[in-house]
Amino acid sequence: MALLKHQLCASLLLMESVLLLAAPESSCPAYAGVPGTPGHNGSPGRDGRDGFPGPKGEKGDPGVGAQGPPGKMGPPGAVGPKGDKGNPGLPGTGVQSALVTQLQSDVKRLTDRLAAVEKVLGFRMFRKVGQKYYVTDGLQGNFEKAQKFCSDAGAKIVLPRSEDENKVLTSMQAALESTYVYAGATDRQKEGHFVDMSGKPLTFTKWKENEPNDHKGAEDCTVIYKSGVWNDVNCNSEWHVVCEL
Ligand SMILES: [Ca+2]
Ligand SMILES: [Ca+2]
Repeated sequence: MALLKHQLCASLLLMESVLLLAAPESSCPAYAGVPGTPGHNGSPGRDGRDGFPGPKGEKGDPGVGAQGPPGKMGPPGAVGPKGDKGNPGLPGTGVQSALVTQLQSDVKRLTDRLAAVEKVLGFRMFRKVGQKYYVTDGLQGNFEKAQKFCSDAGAKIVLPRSEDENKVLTSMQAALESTYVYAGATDRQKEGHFVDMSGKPLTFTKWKENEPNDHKGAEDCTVIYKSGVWNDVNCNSEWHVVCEL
């Protein structure tokens, strides 16, 4: 069909050429001709404009940064109101109570001891005998005077309770150049029954042979001879006075 149309147009072109020779004008339509080969691709065009901003993205995850240094201390706050009174404390433990009791006892013992030592230092002569002190100022007198002197000093008339104590007393007698020293023992309450100044029986004695003899029925006081032996004598006789603290 196309070939037929092509041939027809070719014939018409031939006729047109004839007619053109006969008449300057013709009514036959012009033929488009055969299509040419496609041209080469052109050079790239210029860059286009920036597009519009896209939609807002989703919120990201929290970042993980290192902790910064601590800030400066803030100013002091105002003083708050006074708090309520607290509950009573618990009673001390048995150990604490025992410790306090022990300390109180120790303090009293030391205080008494110090007072005794200060008193001892006030005498002309003294000897330490165990926990006691024998003291004297070299005074001589009868038994009543001896008793008052020792009592005024807060002491008692000396009374050895052992051989050791008896020896200490005789050493003092030697220093005093004393023949006899009064001892705190009498049989005034009951003849022949010697007791100490508290009325208690003697726990140590060192009677000279044949003593106490209550010579002439008038010997109710006790003295200690410089050799250490004891004798009962008249309470009005005057001998050295030694006290014990
Ligand atoms: Ca007697
Ligand atoms: Ca006698």
